[in-house]
Amino acid sequence: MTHFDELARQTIELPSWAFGNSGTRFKVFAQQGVPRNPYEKIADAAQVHRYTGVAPRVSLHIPWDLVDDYDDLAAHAAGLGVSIGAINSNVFQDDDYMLGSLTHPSADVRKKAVAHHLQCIDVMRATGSTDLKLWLPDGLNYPGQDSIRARQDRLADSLQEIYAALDPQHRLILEYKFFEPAFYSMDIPDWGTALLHCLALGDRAMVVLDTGHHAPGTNIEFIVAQLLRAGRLGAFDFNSRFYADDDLMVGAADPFQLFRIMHEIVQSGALAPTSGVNFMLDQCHNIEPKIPGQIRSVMNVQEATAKALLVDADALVEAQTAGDVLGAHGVVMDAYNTDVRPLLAQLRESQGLDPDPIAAYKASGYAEKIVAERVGGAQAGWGA
Ligand code: LRH
Ligand code: MN
Ligand code: MN
Repeated sequence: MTHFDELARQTIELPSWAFGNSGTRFKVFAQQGVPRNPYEKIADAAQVHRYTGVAPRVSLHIPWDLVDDYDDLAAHAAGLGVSIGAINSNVFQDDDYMLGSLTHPSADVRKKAVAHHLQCIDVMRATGSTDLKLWLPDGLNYPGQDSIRARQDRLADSLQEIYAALDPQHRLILEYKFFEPAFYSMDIPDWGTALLHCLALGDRAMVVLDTGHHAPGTNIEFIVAQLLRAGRLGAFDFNSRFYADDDLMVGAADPFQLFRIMHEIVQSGALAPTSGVNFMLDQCHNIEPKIPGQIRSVMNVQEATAKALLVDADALVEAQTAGDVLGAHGVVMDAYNTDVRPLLAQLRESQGLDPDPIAAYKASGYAEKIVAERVGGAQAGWGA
């Protein structure tokens, strides 16, 4: 398979929440024409696929994307040439979860949180989604607030109940985050904890690596390599961080890190759709227009992938085996320093797409159309 073919079959999943209004705790800057409901979010995501050709799935977040009829929502997506990807549960916006959800000291609250996940599994059945994605806000702010160990035991039991409810084609994908909203101790702070829970659950439990969820200086590509070795890298939530969980566009803060991550992926043969790694975005576009922001992000992932594919694997192994430190480093840097934009333009043209997706989107008039049509749009995204 040529590099061209590998790039052509790569897919990137888009988050429905990227299309709604978002902001910081200081201010949400409302943009005109934003989606008023999940149907419109999917329509906007379909635009990204239309101009990039590599973004055919949309993740939903429940209850942000609550609708009466999920069969109908899936049919709407199919009509626009996309499908429903991961279903994200949400246990971080309900007062009952102040002290935790799946780890809460009260059995009643844990039961409620498990029931929410069963509801998400029903959404998966209706939409054809195969990934149930869990991220928990659970954790402690103060030493002594609760037993760290008891919370792990409760978490294991709750996850077991959810995992048991999955259909055979479903996966449970478990995300970690080192801090926030809890500041002393998150219940799933790191990949090791996520992995231990996944190993206890079974083969269809995999780890989600959100690139924004690590301490500064963390070697993320090491984690990628380790999870791939264990066969447990289920998905990425791609975004950029400068300081914490910034959710900025992937490849904006550190395109070299993104390249290094994709280099591990390519070296392990994990780019193939059959490898089971779901390449998702998890971003917000607080001040930039959302659809072009997503197009730019998809292109950034494609560029990092194309560069990773350019690494001369034979030359690299030769240099590594010979102990040629600078030679090996040079092979990797040569690939990184190659301008792959002409190659990707060529790829798009070969697929009948415009070589410049952002220009093509701008020329389409879609942005003006949604501003005119979606009058009185409510915030649909974070918190709605
Ligand atoms: C948590 C997180 C998680 C949520 C998303 C909205 O910080 O990364 O993936 O579902 O943000
Ligand atoms: Mn995430
Ligand atoms: Mn996050």
